[in-house]
Amino acid sequence: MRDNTTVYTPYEVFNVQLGRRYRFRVITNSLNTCPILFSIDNHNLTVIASDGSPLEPYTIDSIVLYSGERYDIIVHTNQDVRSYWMRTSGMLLCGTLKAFQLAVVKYKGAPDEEPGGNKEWNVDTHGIQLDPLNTKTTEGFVDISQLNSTLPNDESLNEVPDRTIYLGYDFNIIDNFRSHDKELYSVHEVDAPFRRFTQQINHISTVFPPSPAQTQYSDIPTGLFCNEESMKANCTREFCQCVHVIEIGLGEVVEIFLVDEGATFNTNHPFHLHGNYFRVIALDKLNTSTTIEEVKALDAKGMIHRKLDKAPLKDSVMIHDGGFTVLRLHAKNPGFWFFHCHFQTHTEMGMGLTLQVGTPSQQPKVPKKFPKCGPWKYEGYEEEGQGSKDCPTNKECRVMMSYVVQFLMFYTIMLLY
Ligand SMILES: [Cu+2]
Repeated sequence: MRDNTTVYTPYEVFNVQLGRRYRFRVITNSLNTCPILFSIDNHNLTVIASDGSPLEPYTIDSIVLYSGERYDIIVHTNQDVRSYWMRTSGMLLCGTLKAFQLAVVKYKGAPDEEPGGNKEWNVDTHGIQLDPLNTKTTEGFVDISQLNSTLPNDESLNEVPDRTIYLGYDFNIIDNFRSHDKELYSVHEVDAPFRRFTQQINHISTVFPPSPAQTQYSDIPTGLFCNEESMKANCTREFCQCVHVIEIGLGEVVEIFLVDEGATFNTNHPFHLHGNYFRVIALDKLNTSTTIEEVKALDAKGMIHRKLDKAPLKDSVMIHDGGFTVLRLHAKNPGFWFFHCHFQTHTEMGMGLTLQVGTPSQQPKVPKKFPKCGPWKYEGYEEEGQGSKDCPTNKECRVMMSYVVQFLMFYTIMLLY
């Protein structure tokens, strides 16, 4: 409503012809906590790629897209000649708001009228759903680790990785000085509506360094970096933050367990890695909450099946709340790569870390005169009339220029005479 007038925005219309196959490239940035259920009435969807990496075709009826993910989907237009709703319905926060959007898939020759069926937020689906939200993969559901990559197997799918990294993350109930003072209004003492939880990985909130590590590594005080091993404090009891960095040797094959502890409340965090692809070799939902210890115990009993043949290659992946996802990374791209929950507010509050692949000497060289940035601190104003060292405001420069002009004039006059 605007000025007591209802504004109707026209639906996006995808014009199609009977008997063809159309490739839809679906992407969600969804910076907030909003997985999106995507479907097209009366049509199934054949997934052929994700995050730009090819997959063996797999036909489903609907898909839940998580922040940062991209899917390539083939739609076979083999239904009656009319129009159909393309539906997106938000989940989690957007489910609370019952947020949804519709578009129209219109067959050539169809009457110029709206598709039939409801025009509402709706997350009830039929048939096979890919990557259901926080739901154990059972009949009717399939998760991304069950799809096959068409790319050849590589070193990331070696039977035994060079090392394993466990990353447990959650909204932690801890006195983070940004929102709580443990002496005056501790998070443990205020009423629930006033509690601000702290997003952390391995009980550390990451902060951004004052300069980019990739191009100005030596400008960053080494004391700002930390990880679980180097942290001296007991981070389960006191708030810990730093530039959270985990070093990986160039060429190593690393297995990464992402464990969504899910103790505080029921949500979901999709993770995105910059500069690399990883294989998704396992994922599961265990309970309403879990721990790294529980996941390790399951693994020790041989109850985590690793898909080491044709595992899909991605850069963004979902993890069930109270569950885990296992990735394999062949670290062959040197650099400082941010690995983070793709929900913007969670990242800003610390749910991320940097994977440092290779030593500083193994990093790509920095181009000459590459722009630099760093911290700035207010120290008063420049003196009047000396705001810039460029001419004509700088006094020394103006004097020098006047000498040059006088010399040129004198030399020109001498030549003329
Ligand atoms: Cu998150």
